[in-house]
Amino acid sequence: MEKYSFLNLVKHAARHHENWRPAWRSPTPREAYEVVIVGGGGHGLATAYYLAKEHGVTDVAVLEKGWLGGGNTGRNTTIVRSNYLRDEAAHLYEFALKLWENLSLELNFNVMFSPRGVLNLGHSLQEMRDIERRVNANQLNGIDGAVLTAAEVQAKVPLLNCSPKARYPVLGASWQPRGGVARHDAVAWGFARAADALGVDLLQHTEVTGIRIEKGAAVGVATSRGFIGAHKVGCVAAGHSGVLAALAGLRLPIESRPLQALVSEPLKPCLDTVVMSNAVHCYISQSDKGDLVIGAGADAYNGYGQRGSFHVVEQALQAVCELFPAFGRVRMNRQWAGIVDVCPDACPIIGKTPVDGLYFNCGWGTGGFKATPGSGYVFADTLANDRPHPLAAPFSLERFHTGALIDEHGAAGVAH
Ligand code: FAD
Ligand code: PYC
Repeated sequence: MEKYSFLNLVKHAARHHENWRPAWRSPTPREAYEVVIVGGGGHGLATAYYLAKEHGVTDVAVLEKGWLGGGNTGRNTTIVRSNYLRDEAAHLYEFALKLWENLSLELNFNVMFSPRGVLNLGHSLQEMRDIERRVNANQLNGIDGAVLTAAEVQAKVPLLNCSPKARYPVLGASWQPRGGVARHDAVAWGFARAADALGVDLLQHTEVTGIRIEKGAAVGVATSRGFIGAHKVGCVAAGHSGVLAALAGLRLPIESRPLQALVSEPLKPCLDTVVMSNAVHCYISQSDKGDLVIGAGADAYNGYGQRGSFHVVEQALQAVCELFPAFGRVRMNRQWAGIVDVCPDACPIIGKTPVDGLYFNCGWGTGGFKATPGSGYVFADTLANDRPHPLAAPFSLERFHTGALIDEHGAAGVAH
């Protein structure tokens, strides 16, 4: 693996940035692997990395129909936090947050994790009560968090309109100091590079078109590059999980919906924390490049078009202007959508399926980026040992039979 040092940067600059060594190989698919992971987003790549690193399972291929990180991983607004209400979710997201804190060192790749703190604004008495309940629950679970008054919020974010005359005045907020943002592409690239170095085959432009099942067990996948055998198949395909499950004759309790985001022209540093508001509905942070990174709500229909409806972004921008009147004249540069996989309880599905050797990790919906390292870690453990990792156990498919749902709509932070 090439060392990323200042000296190397100068060396490559002198060579006009030509002939860089690729960060990972582009191998020809083998006939079969011990484990095939479907989906080369952050979660799939993290799963492959931890399979190799923690379990010594290196006979692994990651199959990606497009390019690595081209799905939701490269389309999200990069908010990382662990302030979930229910114990099961709080433990899982906190486990992930702890991995984030050391991830650049772990991968020897700068994922630009920036713990600049996350504010969830409260605009009504009921929202403030919900915030207090969630922060108390977080503190009982050892997760950092505080309830801030409107004056304390104003001191942290001087540009925020905290006037009591606002349509939805800011009454206060929850504050998680260890939350923040990370560079989404770098997360995919860091996991890809580290997994490749451990022997994992990363196969881009390889679409899975079928799942072969013999005697009740998955034995491999049909792909756009031919059949690839596998002892175990792990599907980590976010918004396309329902499509993949159908290939195995399964129906998942998931809806696939467009979720939109947009970025502005770059500005001088003016917002050094993450601000989320459920009531006026937008979430916003400033990237290291200076752009405002803004997210909207999920579109109200199911679909696979990575665009979304105009009125949804219009509403999000109205919210931005209401919260930050100074941003009213900022121009927007780009808009896009990703297809998020939403479960009825706004929590993921991690684990085995009724088909032996076929596993799913999906349903992260609007909030899975923050879970990327933790999700990969627990799913790798589940695949390697053919039983749920203790943190993943509550998120099995069975909960839709038993009724043990883990309702996290409140903490999800995005209306859907
Ligand atoms: P993906 O990155 O989507 O990877 C799945 C991959 O599977 C894709 O690359 C796809 O091409 C591939 N695939 C699909 N079908 C096949 C097939 N048949 N064969 C081969 N490959 C296939 N989460 C947060 O925590 N914080 C946020 O701020 C946040 N903001 C968001 C904003 C937006 C606009 C969106 C869309 C999402 C946001 N999320 C956020 C959610 C987060 O992005 C996702 O939960 C997370 O990135 C999912 O990662 P993944 O690796 O599972 O999926
Ligand atoms: O889960 O924190 C989150 C989130 C923010 C924006 C989209 N999802």
